Amino acid sequence: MELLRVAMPLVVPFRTSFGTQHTRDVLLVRVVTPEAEGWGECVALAEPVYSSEYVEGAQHVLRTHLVPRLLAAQRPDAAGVAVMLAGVRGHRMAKGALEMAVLDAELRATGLSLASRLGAVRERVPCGVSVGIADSVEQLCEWVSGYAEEGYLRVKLKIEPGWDVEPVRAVRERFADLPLQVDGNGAYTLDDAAALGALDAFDLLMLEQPLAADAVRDHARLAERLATPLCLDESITSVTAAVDAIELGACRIVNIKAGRVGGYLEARRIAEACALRDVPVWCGGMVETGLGRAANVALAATPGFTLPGDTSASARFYAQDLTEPFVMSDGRLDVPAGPGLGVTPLPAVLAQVTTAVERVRG
Ligand code: OSB
Ligand code: MG
Repeated sequence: MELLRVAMPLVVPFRTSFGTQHTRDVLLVRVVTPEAEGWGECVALAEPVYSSEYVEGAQHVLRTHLVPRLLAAQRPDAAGVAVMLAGVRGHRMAKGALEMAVLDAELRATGLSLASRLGAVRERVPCGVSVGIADSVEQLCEWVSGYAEEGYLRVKLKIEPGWDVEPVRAVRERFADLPLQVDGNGAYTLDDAAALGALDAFDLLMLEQPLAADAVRDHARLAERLATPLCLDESITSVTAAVDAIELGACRIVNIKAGRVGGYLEARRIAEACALRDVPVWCGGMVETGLGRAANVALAATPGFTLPGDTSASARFYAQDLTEPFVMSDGRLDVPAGPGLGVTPLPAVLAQVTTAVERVRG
Protein backbone atom coordinates (compact mmCIF):
# COMPACT_ATOMS: atom_id res chain seq x y z
CA MET A 1 0.00 0.00 0.00
CA GLU A 2 1.14 3.49 -0.80
CA LEU A 3 -0.32 6.82 0.25
CA LEU A 4 0.50 9.54 -2.25
CA ARG A 5 -0.17 13.25 -2.11
CA VAL A 6 -0.63 15.20 -5.29
CA ALA A 7 -1.01 18.97 -5.73
CA MET A 8 -3.39 19.75 -8.58
CA PRO A 9 -3.61 23.41 -9.65
CA LEU A 10 -7.18 24.56 -10.37
CA VAL A 11 -8.00 26.47 -13.58
CA VAL A 12 -9.87 29.06 -11.51
CA PRO A 13 -10.08 29.46 -7.70
CA PHE A 14 -13.17 27.65 -6.34
CA ARG A 15 -14.98 29.67 -3.66
CA THR A 16 -17.74 28.24 -1.47
CA SER A 17 -19.33 29.39 1.79
CA PHE A 18 -16.49 27.57 3.61
CA GLY A 19 -13.50 29.04 1.79
CA THR A 20 -11.51 29.35 -1.43
CA GLN A 21 -9.43 26.59 -2.98
CA HIS A 22 -6.60 27.38 -5.42
CA THR A 23 -4.94 23.99 -5.56
CA ARG A 24 -6.49 20.61 -4.83
CA ASP A 25 -4.28 18.74 -2.34
CA VAL A 26 -5.34 15.15 -2.99
CA LEU A 27 -4.54 11.96 -1.08
CA LEU A 28 -4.34 8.86 -3.28
CA VAL A 29 -4.18 5.24 -2.17
CA ARG A 30 -2.29 2.77 -4.33
CA VAL A 31 -2.65 -0.92 -3.59
CA VAL A 32 -0.57 -3.59 -5.26
CA THR A 33 -1.78 -7.17 -5.10
CA PRO A 34 -0.14 -10.20 -6.75
CA GLU A 35 -2.66 -9.84 -9.61
CA ALA A 36 -3.10 -6.10 -10.13
CA GLU A 37 -2.68 -2.52 -9.03
CA GLY A 38 -5.58 -0.42 -7.74
CA TRP A 39 -6.13 3.28 -7.16
CA GLY A 40 -8.28 5.06 -4.60
CA GLU A 41 -8.88 8.79 -4.26
CA CYS A 42 -9.71 10.34 -0.92
CA VAL A 43 -12.18 13.22 -1.16
CA ALA A 44 -11.08 14.91 2.08
CA LEU A 45 -10.20 18.57 1.54
CA ALA A 46 -7.03 20.19 2.88
CA GLU A 47 -8.96 21.71 5.78
CA PRO A 48 -11.87 20.38 7.89
CA VAL A 49 -14.32 22.95 6.49
CA TYR A 50 -16.77 20.84 4.46
CA SER A 51 -16.76 18.01 6.99
CA SER A 52 -14.60 17.10 9.98
CA GLU A 53 -12.26 15.02 7.84
CA TYR A 54 -9.23 16.65 6.23
CA VAL A 55 -6.38 15.33 4.17
CA GLU A 56 -3.65 15.07 6.84
CA GLY A 57 -6.10 13.46 9.27
CA ALA A 58 -7.21 11.00 6.62
CA GLN A 59 -3.62 10.05 5.86
CA HIS A 60 -2.93 9.63 9.57
CA VAL A 61 -5.90 7.35 10.21
CA LEU A 62 -5.12 5.33 7.08
CA ARG A 63 -1.49 4.84 8.12
CA THR A 64 -2.17 4.18 11.78
CA HIS A 65 -5.51 2.40 11.93
CA LEU A 66 -7.05 1.45 8.60
CA VAL A 67 -4.30 0.02 6.40
CA PRO A 68 -2.88 -2.11 9.25
CA ARG A 69 -6.33 -3.65 9.88
CA LEU A 70 -6.72 -4.46 6.24
CA LEU A 71 -3.26 -5.93 5.82
CA ALA A 72 -3.82 -8.14 8.86
CA ALA A 73 -6.72 -9.84 7.04
CA GLN A 74 -6.07 -13.04 5.11
CA ARG A 75 -7.75 -12.19 1.82
CA PRO A 76 -9.05 -8.62 1.86
CA ASP A 77 -11.79 -8.42 -0.77
CA ALA A 78 -13.57 -5.15 -1.55
CA ALA A 79 -16.95 -6.21 -0.18
CA GLY A 80 -15.29 -7.07 3.13
CA VAL A 81 -13.29 -3.87 3.55
CA ALA A 82 -16.05 -1.87 5.27
CA VAL A 83 -16.73 -4.79 7.64
CA MET A 84 -13.03 -5.06 8.52
CA LEU A 85 -12.83 -1.34 9.22
CA ALA A 86 -16.13 -1.04 11.10
CA GLY A 87 -14.32 -1.04 14.48
CA VAL A 88 -12.92 2.37 13.58
CA ARG A 89 -15.67 4.97 14.00
CA GLY A 90 -16.21 7.62 11.38
CA HIS A 91 -13.38 8.51 8.98
CA ARG A 92 -15.61 7.59 6.07
CA MET A 93 -13.57 9.48 3.48
CA ALA A 94 -10.40 7.62 4.48
CA LYS A 95 -12.24 4.29 4.49
CA GLY A 96 -13.85 5.04 1.15
CA ALA A 97 -10.48 5.73 -0.47
CA LEU A 98 -9.10 2.43 0.79
CA GLU A 99 -12.15 0.47 -0.37
CA MET A 100 -11.95 2.15 -3.77
CA ALA A 101 -8.32 1.08 -4.23
CA VAL A 102 -9.06 -2.53 -3.24
CA LEU A 103 -12.13 -2.58 -5.48
CA ASP A 104 -10.15 -1.23 -8.43
CA ALA A 105 -7.41 -3.86 -7.99
CA GLU A 106 -9.97 -6.64 -7.62
CA LEU A 107 -11.85 -5.58 -10.75
CA ARG A 108 -8.69 -5.16 -12.81
CA ALA A 109 -7.67 -8.68 -11.84
CA THR A 110 -10.97 -10.03 -13.18
CA GLY A 111 -11.33 -7.64 -16.14
CA LEU A 112 -14.67 -6.22 -14.95
CA SER A 113 -15.42 -2.49 -15.04
CA LEU A 114 -16.48 -0.61 -11.93
CA ALA A 115 -19.58 0.47 -13.83
CA SER A 116 -20.68 -3.15 -14.33
CA ARG A 117 -19.76 -4.04 -10.75
CA LEU A 118 -22.02 -1.25 -9.49
CA GLY A 119 -24.82 -2.22 -11.88
CA ALA A 120 -24.61 0.61 -14.41
CA VAL A 121 -27.52 0.90 -16.82
CA ARG A 122 -26.17 3.77 -18.99
CA GLU A 123 -23.08 4.25 -21.15
CA ARG A 124 -23.14 8.04 -20.89
CA VAL A 125 -24.16 10.34 -18.05
CA PRO A 126 -25.55 13.89 -18.17
CA CYS A 127 -23.27 16.59 -16.77
CA GLY A 128 -23.98 19.38 -14.35
CA VAL A 129 -21.46 21.94 -13.16
CA SER A 130 -20.96 23.52 -9.75
CA VAL A 131 -20.21 27.24 -9.97
CA GLY A 132 -18.37 28.93 -7.12
CA ILE A 133 -19.13 32.26 -5.47
CA ALA A 134 -17.93 35.05 -7.78
CA ASP A 135 -16.53 38.53 -7.08
CA SER A 136 -19.50 40.10 -8.84
CA VAL A 137 -22.83 39.19 -10.40
CA GLU A 138 -21.33 40.12 -13.80
CA GLN A 139 -18.50 37.65 -13.34
CA LEU A 140 -20.96 34.95 -12.24
CA CYS A 141 -23.09 35.49 -15.34
CA GLU A 142 -19.99 35.25 -17.54
CA TRP A 143 -19.04 31.96 -15.95
CA VAL A 144 -22.56 30.57 -16.30
CA SER A 145 -22.72 31.71 -19.90
CA GLY A 146 -19.44 29.90 -20.64
CA TYR A 147 -20.66 26.66 -19.05
CA ALA A 148 -24.01 26.88 -20.84
CA GLU A 149 -22.17 27.32 -24.15
CA GLU A 150 -19.99 24.30 -23.37
CA GLY A 151 -23.20 22.30 -23.09
CA TYR A 152 -23.66 21.67 -19.38
CA LEU A 153 -27.21 20.42 -18.83
CA ARG A 154 -27.69 22.05 -15.45
CA VAL A 155 -25.90 24.60 -13.32
CA LYS A 156 -25.50 24.68 -9.56
CA LEU A 157 -24.68 27.99 -7.91
CA LYS A 158 -22.90 28.12 -4.59
CA ILE A 159 -24.69 30.48 -2.21
CA GLU A 160 -24.07 31.97 1.24
CA PRO A 161 -25.83 34.65 3.30
CA GLY A 162 -25.45 37.87 1.28
CA TRP A 163 -24.83 35.98 -1.99
CA ASP A 164 -28.11 34.31 -2.77
CA VAL A 165 -31.25 36.08 -3.98
CA GLU A 166 -29.52 38.72 -6.15
CA PRO A 167 -27.06 36.45 -7.99
CA VAL A 168 -29.75 33.79 -8.48
CA ARG A 169 -32.20 36.39 -9.79
CA ALA A 170 -29.57 37.73 -12.22
CA VAL A 171 -28.72 34.27 -13.56
CA ARG A 172 -32.38 33.32 -13.88
CA GLU A 173 -33.17 36.56 -15.74
CA ARG A 174 -30.43 35.93 -18.28
CA PHE A 175 -30.91 32.17 -18.61
CA ALA A 176 -34.65 31.66 -18.44
CA ASP A 177 -34.67 27.95 -19.38
CA LEU A 178 -31.46 26.80 -17.72
CA PRO A 179 -31.95 23.96 -15.22
CA LEU A 180 -30.64 25.66 -12.09
CA GLN A 181 -30.08 24.70 -8.45
CA VAL A 182 -28.22 26.16 -5.46
CA ASP A 183 -26.00 24.83 -2.65
CA GLY A 184 -25.63 26.54 0.75
CA ASN A 185 -23.06 24.15 2.28
CA GLY A 186 -24.65 24.55 5.70
CA ALA A 187 -24.08 28.31 5.91
CA TYR A 188 -27.67 29.18 6.91
CA THR A 189 -29.90 28.71 9.95
CA LEU A 190 -33.66 28.45 10.31
CA ASP A 191 -33.66 32.22 10.99
CA ASP A 192 -32.81 32.67 7.31
CA ALA A 193 -36.02 30.97 6.20
CA ALA A 194 -37.38 34.21 4.70
CA ALA A 195 -34.31 34.81 2.49
CA LEU A 196 -34.34 31.16 1.45
CA GLY A 197 -38.08 31.38 0.72
CA ALA A 198 -37.35 34.22 -1.71
CA LEU A 199 -35.50 31.65 -3.84
CA ASP A 200 -38.86 29.98 -4.57
CA ALA A 201 -39.38 32.63 -7.24
CA PHE A 202 -36.61 31.29 -9.48
CA ASP A 203 -37.82 27.83 -10.47
CA LEU A 204 -34.87 26.01 -8.90
CA LEU A 205 -34.54 22.24 -9.19
CA MET A 206 -33.50 22.13 -5.54
CA LEU A 207 -31.88 23.86 -2.61
CA GLU A 208 -28.94 21.77 -1.37
CA GLN A 209 -27.88 21.62 2.29
CA PRO A 210 -28.81 25.12 3.45
CA LEU A 211 -28.45 24.22 7.15
CA ALA A 212 -25.79 22.48 9.24
CA ALA A 213 -25.03 18.80 8.70
CA ASP A 214 -26.65 17.72 11.98
CA ALA A 215 -29.71 20.00 11.64
CA VAL A 216 -31.90 17.31 10.12
CA ARG A 217 -35.09 18.27 11.97
CA ASP A 218 -34.56 21.94 11.10
CA HIS A 219 -34.31 20.95 7.43
CA ALA A 220 -37.71 19.26 7.84
CA ARG A 221 -39.11 22.45 9.38
CA LEU A 222 -37.61 24.55 6.59
CA ALA A 223 -39.04 22.20 3.96
CA GLU A 224 -42.56 23.00 5.23
CA ARG A 225 -41.96 26.69 4.46
CA LEU A 226 -40.46 26.30 0.99
CA ALA A 227 -41.78 25.23 -2.39
CA THR A 228 -38.26 24.45 -3.68
CA PRO A 229 -37.33 20.83 -2.87
CA LEU A 230 -34.55 20.37 -0.33
CA CYS A 231 -31.61 18.11 -1.15
CA LEU A 232 -29.14 16.96 1.49
CA ASP A 233 -25.39 16.51 1.02
CA GLU A 234 -23.35 16.92 4.25
CA SER A 235 -26.12 15.34 6.40
CA ILE A 236 -26.17 12.07 4.46
CA THR A 237 -23.32 10.00 5.85
CA SER A 238 -24.85 6.49 5.61
CA VAL A 239 -27.94 4.49 4.63
CA THR A 240 -29.28 5.10 8.14
CA ALA A 241 -28.82 8.85 7.88
CA ALA A 242 -30.45 8.87 4.43
CA VAL A 243 -33.50 6.87 5.53
CA ASP A 244 -33.92 8.97 8.69
CA ALA A 245 -33.69 12.24 6.74
CA ILE A 246 -36.23 11.08 4.16
CA GLU A 247 -38.66 9.69 6.75
CA LEU A 248 -38.41 12.94 8.75
CA GLY A 249 -39.25 15.00 5.67
CA ALA A 250 -35.87 16.75 5.69
CA CYS A 251 -35.19 16.17 1.97
CA ARG A 252 -36.90 15.11 -1.23
CA ILE A 253 -33.64 14.58 -3.14
CA VAL A 254 -30.28 13.13 -2.07
CA ASN A 255 -26.79 14.08 -3.25
CA ILE A 256 -24.64 10.93 -3.05
CA LYS A 257 -20.89 11.29 -2.72
CA ALA A 258 -19.21 7.95 -2.24
CA GLY A 259 -16.36 9.42 -0.21
CA ARG A 260 -18.72 11.09 2.25
CA VAL A 261 -20.51 7.78 2.97
CA GLY A 262 -17.49 5.47 3.19
CA GLY A 263 -17.28 4.17 -0.36
CA TYR A 264 -18.99 3.25 -3.62
CA LEU A 265 -20.65 0.14 -2.17
CA GLU A 266 -22.40 2.12 0.58
CA ALA A 267 -23.23 4.75 -2.05
CA ARG A 268 -25.11 2.09 -4.03
CA ARG A 269 -26.98 0.95 -0.89
CA ILE A 270 -28.10 4.54 -0.30
CA ALA A 271 -29.28 4.83 -3.90
CA GLU A 272 -31.31 1.64 -3.41
CA ALA A 273 -32.84 2.91 -0.16
CA CYS A 274 -33.78 6.16 -1.90
CA ALA A 275 -35.25 4.35 -4.92
CA LEU A 276 -37.49 2.31 -2.60
CA ARG A 277 -38.87 5.61 -1.29
CA ASP A 278 -39.13 7.28 -4.72
CA VAL A 279 -36.43 9.79 -3.82
CA PRO A 280 -34.27 10.79 -6.81
CA VAL A 281 -30.51 10.90 -6.28
CA TRP A 282 -27.57 12.41 -8.12
CA CYS A 283 -23.83 12.03 -7.92
CA GLY A 284 -22.03 14.83 -6.13
CA GLY A 285 -18.42 15.79 -6.61
CA MET A 286 -15.44 16.78 -4.49
CA VAL A 287 -13.25 18.33 -7.18
CA GLU A 288 -11.85 14.90 -7.99
CA THR A 289 -8.99 14.06 -10.33
CA GLY A 290 -9.69 11.70 -13.22
CA LEU A 291 -9.51 8.74 -10.83
CA GLY A 292 -12.37 9.82 -8.59
CA ARG A 293 -14.18 11.29 -11.59
CA ALA A 294 -14.09 7.89 -13.34
CA ALA A 295 -15.66 6.23 -10.32
CA ASN A 296 -18.27 8.98 -9.96
CA VAL A 297 -19.27 8.63 -13.59
CA ALA A 298 -19.69 4.87 -13.08
CA LEU A 299 -21.87 5.49 -10.01
CA ALA A 300 -23.91 8.12 -11.86
CA ALA A 301 -24.67 5.49 -14.53
CA THR A 302 -26.46 3.21 -12.02
CA PRO A 303 -30.22 3.01 -11.31
CA GLY A 304 -31.84 5.85 -9.38
CA PHE A 305 -29.39 8.53 -10.53
CA THR A 306 -32.06 10.36 -12.48
CA LEU A 307 -30.76 13.92 -12.08
CA PRO A 308 -27.58 15.37 -13.66
CA GLY A 309 -24.74 15.25 -11.14
CA ASP A 310 -21.69 17.36 -10.42
CA THR A 311 -19.97 15.06 -12.90
CA SER A 312 -18.31 17.74 -14.96
CA ALA A 313 -15.51 17.43 -17.50
CA SER A 314 -11.89 17.38 -16.31
CA ALA A 315 -11.44 20.85 -17.83
CA ARG A 316 -13.93 22.34 -15.31
CA PHE A 317 -11.17 22.17 -12.71
CA TYR A 318 -7.95 20.99 -14.33
CA ALA A 319 -5.95 22.14 -17.34
CA GLN A 320 -4.02 18.88 -16.97
CA ASP A 321 -5.86 16.00 -15.33
CA LEU A 322 -4.02 13.14 -13.68
CA THR A 323 -5.59 10.66 -16.12
CA GLU A 324 -6.69 10.91 -19.72
CA PRO A 325 -9.17 13.78 -19.44
CA PHE A 326 -12.93 13.35 -19.25
CA VAL A 327 -14.26 15.32 -22.20
CA MET A 328 -17.90 16.31 -22.48
CA SER A 329 -19.89 15.93 -25.67
CA ASP A 330 -23.57 16.85 -25.98
CA GLY A 331 -23.49 17.65 -22.26
CA ARG A 332 -22.52 14.08 -21.40
CA LEU A 333 -19.50 12.03 -20.34
CA ASP A 334 -18.78 8.48 -21.45
CA VAL A 335 -18.76 5.91 -18.68
CA PRO A 336 -15.36 4.16 -18.68
CA ALA A 337 -15.74 0.57 -19.88
CA GLY A 338 -12.24 -0.80 -19.17
CA PRO A 339 -11.33 -2.97 -16.18
CA GLY A 340 -11.68 -1.33 -12.76
CA LEU A 341 -11.83 2.45 -12.92
CA GLY A 342 -10.94 2.22 -16.62
CA VAL A 343 -8.33 4.94 -16.18
CA THR A 344 -4.90 5.13 -14.52
CA PRO A 345 -2.66 8.07 -13.64
CA LEU A 346 -0.52 9.26 -16.55
CA PRO A 347 3.00 8.49 -15.28
CA ALA A 348 4.55 11.79 -16.39
CA VAL A 349 1.74 13.85 -14.86
CA LEU A 350 1.79 11.82 -11.66
CA ALA A 351 5.53 12.37 -11.33
CA GLN A 352 5.05 16.09 -11.87
CA VAL A 353 2.29 16.65 -9.29
CA THR A 354 3.30 14.19 -6.56
CA THR A 355 4.47 15.93 -3.40
CA ALA A 356 4.92 12.90 -1.11
CA VAL A 357 4.85 9.11 -1.21
CA GLU A 358 4.51 6.97 1.89
CA ARG A 359 4.67 3.19 1.93
CA VAL A 360 2.51 1.51 4.57
CA ARG A 361 3.00 -2.09 5.72
CA GLY A 362 0.94 -4.30 8.01
O1 OSB B 1 -20.97 20.80 -1.54
O2 OSB B 1 -21.10 19.80 -3.39
C1 OSB B 1 -20.41 20.38 -2.53
C2 OSB B 1 -16.84 20.80 -3.81
C3 OSB B 1 -16.13 20.58 -2.66
C4 OSB B 1 -16.80 20.35 -1.49
C5 OSB B 1 -18.19 20.32 -1.48
C6 OSB B 1 -18.93 20.53 -2.63
C7 OSB B 1 -18.22 20.81 -3.81
C8 OSB B 1 -18.87 21.13 -5.07
C9 OSB B 1 -18.10 20.86 -6.33
O3 OSB B 1 -19.94 21.69 -5.15
C10 OSB B 1 -18.47 19.58 -6.91
C11 OSB B 1 -17.60 19.17 -8.06
O4 OSB B 1 -17.89 19.57 -9.18
O5 OSB B 1 -16.64 18.40 -7.85
MG1 MG C 1 -23.03 20.25 -1.62
